[in-house]
Amino acid sequence: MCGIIGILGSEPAAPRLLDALKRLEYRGYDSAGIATLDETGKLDRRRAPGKLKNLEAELAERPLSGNQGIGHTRWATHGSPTVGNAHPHVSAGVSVVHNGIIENFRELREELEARGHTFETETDSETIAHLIADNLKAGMSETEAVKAGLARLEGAFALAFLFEGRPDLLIGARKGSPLAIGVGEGEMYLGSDALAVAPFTNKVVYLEEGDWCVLAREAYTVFNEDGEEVDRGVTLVQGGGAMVEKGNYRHFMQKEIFEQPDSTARTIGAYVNALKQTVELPGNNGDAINWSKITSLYMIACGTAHYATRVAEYWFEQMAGLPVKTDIASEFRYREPALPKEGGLALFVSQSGETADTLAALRYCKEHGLKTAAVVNVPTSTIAREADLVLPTLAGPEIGVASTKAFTAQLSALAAVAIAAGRARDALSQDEETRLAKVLTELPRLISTTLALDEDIEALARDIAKATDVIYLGRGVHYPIALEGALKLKEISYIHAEGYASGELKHGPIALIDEETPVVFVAPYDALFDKSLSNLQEVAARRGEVILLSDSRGVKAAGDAPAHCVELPDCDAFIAPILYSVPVQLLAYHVAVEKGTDVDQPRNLAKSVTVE
Ligand code: HGA
Repeated sequence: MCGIIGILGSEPAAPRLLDALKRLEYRGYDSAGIATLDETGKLDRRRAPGKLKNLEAELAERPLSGNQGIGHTRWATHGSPTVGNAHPHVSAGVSVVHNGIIENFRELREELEARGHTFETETDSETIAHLIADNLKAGMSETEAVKAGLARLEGAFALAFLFEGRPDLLIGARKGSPLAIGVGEGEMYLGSDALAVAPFTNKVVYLEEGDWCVLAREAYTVFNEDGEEVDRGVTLVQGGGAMVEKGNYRHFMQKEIFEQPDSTARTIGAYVNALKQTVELPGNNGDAINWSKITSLYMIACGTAHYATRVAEYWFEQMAGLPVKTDIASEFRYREPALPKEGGLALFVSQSGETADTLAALRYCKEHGLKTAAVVNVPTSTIAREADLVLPTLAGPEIGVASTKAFTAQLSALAAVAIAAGRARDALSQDEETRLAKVLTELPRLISTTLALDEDIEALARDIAKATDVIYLGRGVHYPIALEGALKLKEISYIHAEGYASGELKHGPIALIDEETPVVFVAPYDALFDKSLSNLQEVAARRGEVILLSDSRGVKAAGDAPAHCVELPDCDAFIAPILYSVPVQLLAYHVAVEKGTDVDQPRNLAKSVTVE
């Protein structure tokens, strides 16, 4: 996950920027860079691929002077992690560091190239520097140039800008990726989290969605998306790593839910070449997995990761024409499954990469001669080391025991793998690959929009917290999301919940419907919506309390049958199950908070299940 730091200080900035980047190392990165303004206001930068020690060596050889600067650790999403693609990016005296993805960078790049700008990198981020430089050239001030530039950017971002000749100015912006101001004594800072600025100050101003800010050493101003000046208040951050890392979130789980625009962007960036709009599997050296030769796919996992495979089952069948079997690792390993002699691929999904049952299942498959692949969040884990092909999720460390951002990262990775498999098997055309790759890169922005429903979901949670049983229903690819919603609620609120396929309602669970039992429908307006609507009406007719998670068309079509509706942004059916994971997480989270349970460490549960 990228890290951002900015300093307007009173002592040499480069060593302080480097130290701050070290504090952000835990987020993971693959290159880094720093830009400063020297005593004459001249802009200069140093960048290096790989770990910070490389940047440190570069700075030792070619030091940077000046008391003001910006720094970045980069998790490449657009363009490989080379020195040339590392941030800060520059254009005519404007330098910028960026977290997130600029979705419309191709259009902007073409437009700027046509106006004479020359691009040096493959990144989406460089576009921002040129865009702002173009506005300056047109006669705008730095503040106006950024304001006008932000209005042109689509996607998710946290940004920090430094301008040549302006040693008392830093500008920051946040949309989808976090950014905070650190308020010092005659100094001012920007950081992608409070940890970055922790040694400098404990006074932090957390920017909200769409905010941008203008910093001088003695003052700062925050503006909202409409350009109105706003007061976001100062939070006094307590010392101590864990507290600081939670930022202004109450729980790690909440923080991790809100990190999902970032964590999905990073994961998708590792698979999708946004410039070519193609999917390329990281680490697949061509013969690790030859998808055209695979005749059956086994996907094996536990808990939430199992539900990720249940969603992916639809994708692999529909998009790659591949017969799929999914199984729970603890069942699979003991039931002596009949495995194919040839053409079988076993794919394992585990956040930690240490899940005991999943590891045992992997070893079983290897012994039986199957090719193996693993979707894991910890690349150094045992499962990663033992699988033939590692398919990483770039969710970053997940502290909350109930998985949230790891789940959506697993889904993002599996969605990309299904596209790659579909292409390799000639089940998808190149045009379809292009379309689906584009749709996938829209996901982080849509998650951002969905997170804005937080307060509505919190209000709804107060009602659900009174229930003793909750039913979740979904059809098709949303059936596993109903299962995951029920699991999430059980895990952290201790309310009994069940997930069912909507079509199963009348085969049993309908007997449970009464006024006391909320029924959550996960039902975007897709090809199966009408079927879900019939089920919804069956519940409403029995005075069940219906909660509908849908989009504008779904909410309209349901009329007044639901007691509550949560209206998500419209999205392509392909990414809908990833998007609809977000409200079920928020619902479980707020119900648990309302009930006062230990959200981050629910009773009896462990984060990484390394025992049977
Ligand atoms: N898209 C940018 C930034 C990537 C990022 O935010 N990763 O966490 C790039 O590829 O440089």
